[in-house]
Amino acid sequence: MARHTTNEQREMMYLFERPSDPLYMPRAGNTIVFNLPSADVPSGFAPRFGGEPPGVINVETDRNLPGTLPNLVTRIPRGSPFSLNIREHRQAAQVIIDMLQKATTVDQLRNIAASIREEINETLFVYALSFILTRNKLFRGLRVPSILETFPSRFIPSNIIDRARSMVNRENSNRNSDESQALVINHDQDFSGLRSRLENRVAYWREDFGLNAHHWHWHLVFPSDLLLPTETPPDRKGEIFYYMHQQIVARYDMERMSVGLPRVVKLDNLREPVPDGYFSKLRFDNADTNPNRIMVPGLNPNATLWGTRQDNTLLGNYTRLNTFFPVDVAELELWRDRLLDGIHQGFFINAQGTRVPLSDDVDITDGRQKRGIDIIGDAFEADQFLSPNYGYYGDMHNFGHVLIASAHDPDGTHGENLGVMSDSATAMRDPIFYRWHKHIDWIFQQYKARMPVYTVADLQLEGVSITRLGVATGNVADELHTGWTRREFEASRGIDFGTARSVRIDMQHLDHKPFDYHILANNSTGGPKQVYVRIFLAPKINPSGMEMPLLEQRLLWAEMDKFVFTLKPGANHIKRPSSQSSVAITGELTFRELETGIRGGIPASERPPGELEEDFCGCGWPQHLLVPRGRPEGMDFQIFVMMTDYEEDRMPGPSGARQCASASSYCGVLDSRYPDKRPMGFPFDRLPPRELRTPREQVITISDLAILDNMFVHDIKIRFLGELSEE
Ligand SMILES: [Cu+2]
Repeated sequence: MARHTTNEQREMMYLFERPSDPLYMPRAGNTIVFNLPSADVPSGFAPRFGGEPPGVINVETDRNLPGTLPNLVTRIPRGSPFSLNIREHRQAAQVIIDMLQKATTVDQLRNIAASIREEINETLFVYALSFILTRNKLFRGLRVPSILETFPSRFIPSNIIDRARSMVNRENSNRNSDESQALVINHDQDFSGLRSRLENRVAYWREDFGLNAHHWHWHLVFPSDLLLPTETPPDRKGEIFYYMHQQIVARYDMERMSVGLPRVVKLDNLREPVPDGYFSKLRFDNADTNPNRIMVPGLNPNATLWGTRQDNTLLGNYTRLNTFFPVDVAELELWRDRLLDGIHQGFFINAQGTRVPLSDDVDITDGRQKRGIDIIGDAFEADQFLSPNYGYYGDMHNFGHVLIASAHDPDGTHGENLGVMSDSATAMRDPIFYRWHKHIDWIFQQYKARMPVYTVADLQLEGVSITRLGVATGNVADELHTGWTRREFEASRGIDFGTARSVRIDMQHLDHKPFDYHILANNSTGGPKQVYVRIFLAPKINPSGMEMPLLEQRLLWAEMDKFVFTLKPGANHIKRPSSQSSVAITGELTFRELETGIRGGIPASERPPGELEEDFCGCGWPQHLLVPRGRPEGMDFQIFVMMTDYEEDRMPGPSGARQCASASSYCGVLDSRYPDKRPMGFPFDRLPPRELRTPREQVITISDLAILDNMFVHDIKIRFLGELSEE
């Protein structure tokens, strides 16, 4: 990996600061100034800064830059949505990525990026530059700052931002104000809608900053169509699309059950009015400042809010005049039927008219064959380079997002922006996201239901038995504790509040107390045995108050952790802390951390080398949402642990440091194959077997399956404590 200096890191980072402000304005609290070619600075403008001479970052015009940017790029105005779901926006992103990709040094990358920054949509800019920094090996040591701090308006309702602004105004006029102190605004339980609407009981989860940041990063790692010319597509991209979104729905359902709501209902009739409206209360930071904008319906510079959706809105044909790729409801229905047709037939037809068989029972070790679920995911997501037949199976998932995001103004004649469903950083706020993804998952499950059930031979592991299982939160056994906690972030990195002071937002959000898994296991193989330890969590009781049969519970099992452990011969006690989960990360790197090189109080020079690179690639389930909310009186959940043979399951690959591997279950490993060869979600991805070895061993509940020695299931309670006290 390339090593980069702290200076290079900081200079790159300031390109992300205040994406709506032109680069000629000073940044970092008026201590940093970009020295731009004079053509890029309005005449008569000289930056104003405090007493000290500022740090200067020199920018030169790069000879690789074209004189004018292609129309494909400039027709996406600043201050309006940029959507990866829209095919021509993806094409625009590829243009910018190719442009940035010409850079061979950090200086050159900064020069090119700085020169086009004000010419293009700010989300497109942040996306494309993040894409290069994450994936181009030359720049990989450079970290991307927090998306929450870069675009606070995507995460925080506009009234909170307005309150911060008025606080700044007041303090600017206050002689007694201590200029060295940060200004802090509280963001408590103010959500987009009221609690009396039942769907809003889970607004705390849908509108969580970490959840939405994760989704942004996930689609940065696994975009449709986009690729560096030097790259091969990520391993099992279609399958991980299926699995990540299946797990999102599972976790959402657990959250809903915690607050007494039924599991989410799929959106499967596109001709029926959509019952749930959504009014995000989010605003764009700026109006369009692009003088070259094209005035056609759908590109209205007066729209500064995200599009909204009334209750009972009908989906309409997306026919905005500014799009090369309109889509009709009828096309979506046709694509859905073709996908289902292929799934039920057991094969797709590729563009040459040849059958592509769909089966999960194929050996993927040498990378030449793909599992059926992977192929279906590629046809669905849909990647025009990976789909077996893009022209035939279409672009169902992406265009579903577009139809929903434009339902309030399908032809654009109201001049409204697209809704939050069009942006991966905001889509998960809208209740319809989950209804849409439950529908998509239903189609994937149609396929999984056609796979043969796992046999005892597939499931068991000779010579390994789990004898006890438990969790512990501090001294409390078999309980997990959740509650509200607070976290601050620096909003003034993303928004210009008209002050050099730091403006911070202090948010309340769900969290849980750290806990440990304890597993006792016996190894009678006669030697050391390497196993994959797979840990899942699901609610135990259904809304009728009965213990759930596995058929009902199967799609609720959320992966909590997966790790490799070497069992010594005889008895073993495994203690595994929740903080090491293979699905979660603790958070993004803030601007301040990148500026100072200090994280968690530890400066870069004192950290083990590679730690930052390893841990903070941004993609990963937020650690604070690892545990569902549960109930004040305690809610019944089950922990399931399974051990499988690591030698058999591991994907062979180059050894050595792996990058961005800390949330590999949901995000894979950068530049490497997915570490686990089993189908994602194993063993819950297929229907449960009806019986194990004999007809007496019927499988009704998870406990019936867990009679196999290498599995164990254990009842726990999740208790919601209200405020989590500081200890
Ligand atoms: Cu998604």
